[in-house]
Amino acid sequence: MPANLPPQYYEAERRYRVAKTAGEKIETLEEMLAIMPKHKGTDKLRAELRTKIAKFEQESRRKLATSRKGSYYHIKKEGAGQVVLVGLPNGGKSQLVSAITEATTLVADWPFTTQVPIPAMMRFENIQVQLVDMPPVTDQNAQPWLSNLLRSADALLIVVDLADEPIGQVETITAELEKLKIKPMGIRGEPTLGMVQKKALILGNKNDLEGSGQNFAALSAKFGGEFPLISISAKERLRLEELKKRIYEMLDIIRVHTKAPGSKPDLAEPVILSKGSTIEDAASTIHKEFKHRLKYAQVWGSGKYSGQRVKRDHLLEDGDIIEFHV
Ligand SMILES: Nc1nc2c(ncn2[C@@H]2O[C@H](COP(=O)(O)OP(=O)(O)OP(=O)(O)O)[C@@H](O)[C@H]2O)c(=O)[nH]1
Ligand SMILES: [Mg+2]
Repeated sequence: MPANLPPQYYEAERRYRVAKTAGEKIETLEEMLAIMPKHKGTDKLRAELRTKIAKFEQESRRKLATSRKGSYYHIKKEGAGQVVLVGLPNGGKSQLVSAITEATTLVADWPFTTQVPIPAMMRFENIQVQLVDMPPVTDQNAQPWLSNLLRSADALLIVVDLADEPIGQVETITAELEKLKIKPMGIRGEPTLGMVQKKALILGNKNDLEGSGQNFAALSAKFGGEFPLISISAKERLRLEELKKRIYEMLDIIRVHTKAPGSKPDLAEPVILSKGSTIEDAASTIHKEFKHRLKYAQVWGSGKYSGQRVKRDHLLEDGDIIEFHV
């Protein structure tokens, strides 16, 4: 039996097709359902409309739920990069963050001290890097939002207690990360289907304690092929400067200074670019359209000689000063 639909129906359907949000889709679908005459010929169509409405209602509920959780524990990125700490209870994550940043987060002898993510800024030479102190990766309550935070991080710091079977800790941590579909790695490797790859550094903490030297040697023997490692003491403040440098290196970024002809570069506030960036990428940080106007640039640093004239695809290096000519 033909459906015989009135013109208003087609008008509502047109609006349904261009609707952008789940809410607008539901509204127009309900309109279509109300307009549609009820008889045998429209039975199937009406059932289809109801299925669609149910689908969009589900979608909008899901979006609402994730946006609530997301906003509550979403840590806005600041500085040159965001590095998130992962580890088991009592590894010393909070102690470490308070040792290398201005923040004073709660450090305690009992496990599960940190319950929400806490950001803090670490100064390294002329830049700031954001560190995020986290609850233990095994904290079941944290699982839903933990995943989002870790997936969006620029890099991970795997913190283990060198006095407490660190190999087992790294294995537990990587297994937990795997459950969250995150694959930590020392260098970017072959993509793994369904997994998000994250640059990671294994940090052995508490190297002031007995047995930590031997344990670090064993840890390095086991994971040295896969990950960079460092041994430090957050409490005794040992090798913290070296650690800051390693954290910076893990971010795969360079710092450059841009300037117009005749002006001085701002050496205090570098522009942060990812490694492998070109003159054109640096120009884009001035203005989206600026790179099109660019004729050439002069570089002090990575050029063969100071002030060398270079093209837009010239590869930049850390510390370069770039003068744009339009
Ligand atoms: N000897 C020694 N103890 C440390 C060191 N770093 C941290 N600790 C101690 O280890 C315990 C746990 O430190 P926290 O920083 O609270 O550990 P956490 O990893 O943040 O723990 P959770 O928040 O429960 O995940 C505290 O008693 C610290 O004083 C270190 O380098 N050496
Ligand atoms: Mg803590």
